Amino acid sequence: MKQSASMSRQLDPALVGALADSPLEEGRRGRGSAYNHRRDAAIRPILQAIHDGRSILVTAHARPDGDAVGSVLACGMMLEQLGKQATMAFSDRVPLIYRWLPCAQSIQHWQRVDGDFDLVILLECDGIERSRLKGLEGRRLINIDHHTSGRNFAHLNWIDTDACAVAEQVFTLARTAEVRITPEMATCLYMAVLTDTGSFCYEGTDTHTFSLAHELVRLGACPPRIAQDVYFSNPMSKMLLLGAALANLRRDGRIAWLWVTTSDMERTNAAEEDCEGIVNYAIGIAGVEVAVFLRELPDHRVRLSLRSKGAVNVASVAESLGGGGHENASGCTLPGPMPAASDSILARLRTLF
Ligand SMILES: [Mn+2]
Repeated sequence: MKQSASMSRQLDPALVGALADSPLEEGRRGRGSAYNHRRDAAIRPILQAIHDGRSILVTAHARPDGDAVGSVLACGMMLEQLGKQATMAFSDRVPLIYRWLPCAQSIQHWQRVDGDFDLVILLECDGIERSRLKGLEGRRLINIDHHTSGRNFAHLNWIDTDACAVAEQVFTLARTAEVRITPEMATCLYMAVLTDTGSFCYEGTDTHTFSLAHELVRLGACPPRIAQDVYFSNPMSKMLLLGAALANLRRDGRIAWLWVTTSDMERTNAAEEDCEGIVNYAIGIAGVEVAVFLRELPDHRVRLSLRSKGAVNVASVAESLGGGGHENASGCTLPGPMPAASDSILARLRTLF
C-alpha cells in the first residue's frame, strides 16, 4: 500500500503508558470509568506490540463485509503512519461494492500466509480458522473483535461487545496512538460503521454511534458519496438474485424465511456477495421478529443468515450451530440438503417464542 513517507511516524513508547482520552465517551449505557479502564488495559499491550513489531499483517474473517474491509484498510493505513510495513490480506476477494475504497487495491487475496510477519492482527475472528487463511499457526496474534462470540484465542485480545463496529475499535486504537486520521481512513471507518449498524438502524445505535459518525465526517468522510457507492452501485446480478429469493419468501407468524439454490445463483450469474442483505427483506415485514435467508452452497451445505428485531437473540442460535454474530444479526452453516436445513432451523427458531 502507498502512503506518503512524510506521514510516517514512529509510535512514541511514552504514549503506551499515557493513553489519550477518547473524545467519544458519551452515550452508551455502561460506558463509564470501569469500561474505559478495561478498554485501556486491553489497548496498552496491543500498542506496545505494534511498537515492537516491524512487519505486520492485518486480516479479518473470510467473506469480508463492510466492517471487515473498511477496518482492515484503516488499520493498515494507521500502521503505515506508525512507520510499520503493513500488509493486508483476505482469503476471499474484496466484494465489488468495496473496491472503490482508498487502498483497496493493495489488499492481497491469499489462501496461505507465507513470509515473515512480526505480528498478525485479526479483526472480527473468534479463532484463526475464521480468517480461512492457512499458515497462521504459531504466529504472534492480536485479536480485536466486537462480537458476542469473541474468544480470547490470541496472544493479545481486545473484545468490546459495546463497539458498534470493529471500526470503532480501530478508530480508538488510532486515536490512542495519536495517529492522524486522514480523510481516507475516515472514509473507510465511516463506511464500516454505516454498514455494520445497518445504516444506523440496528439495536445499540445511540448517541455514541452518531458521535463517532460525526467525528468521521468531520475528519473527511463524505456520507452521500459513501452511500452512493455502497447502496446505489449494485450489479444487476444482485437484483435478479433478490427476485429469485423473494419468489421463495415464506412466513409463519413471527418467523419469515427465504432461500436461493445453486441453480438460482447460476441462472442470475450471481456472486456470493450478491446474497448480502437479502435477509433484510424478510425481517422487514411487519410483525416478523426473526428471519432467515438460506443459501445452498455448491457442496450442498446451506449457509444461513439470521436477523431479529428487539430482544430476540439470534447470536445464541447461530453459536449453538457453530456460527456466530450479534444478537440481531448472525450466521452459520448447516449440512444439506436445503429442505433438511430449512426444517431444522425453523424448528430451532420456533422454540424462541
Ligand atoms: Mn463488525
